[in-house]
Amino acid sequence: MAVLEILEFPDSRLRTEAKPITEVTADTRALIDDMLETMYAAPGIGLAATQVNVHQRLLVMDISDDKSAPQVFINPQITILDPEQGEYDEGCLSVPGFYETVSRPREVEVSALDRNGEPFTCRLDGLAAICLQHEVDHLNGKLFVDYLSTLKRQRIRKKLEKDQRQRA
Ligand code: GNR
Ligand code: NI
Repeated sequence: MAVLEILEFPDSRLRTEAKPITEVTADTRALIDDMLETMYAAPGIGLAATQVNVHQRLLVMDISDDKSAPQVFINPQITILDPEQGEYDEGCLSVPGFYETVSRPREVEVSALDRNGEPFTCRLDGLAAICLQHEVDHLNGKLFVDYLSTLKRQRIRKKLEKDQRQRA
């Protein structure tokens, strides 16, 4: 197990569209374990493979208070069940330190493969629905800052570029 490095906005690798996983193997499960460890260490409630520079359609989530409910979604397909949008102050491990209001559909259904390659379908609402949509956006090369005004996004970019220069 290992804690992986998380890419930060405006890194262009975060814009990569991830490819479907054709076979769930021991290597896939090793990556899942590393991603869960990375998410818990951060700490975060979700992590998409894109954020650790692996461009495969895989994400992990745990919205429990005590790290007791890891969820794995491979090749997730979202169907919107309730098109009514809800607002939430979102953050992102790839956009550290910024929280902004984003609107998304409140209720979704997701079909995916689990860590054994078995298909499953579930309905999600509340924070789980928000987080899942945020993670699937990552797999499509999209970030929550893309929903903000150009001005806000540029302010965030400048601040993060400065932080990254200071660390280098
Ligand atoms: O840890 C995270 N918290 C969060 C809060 C509100 C909406 C979405 C998220 S996901 C984020 C982790 C992350 O960046 N996943 O991609
Ligand atoms: Ni994120």
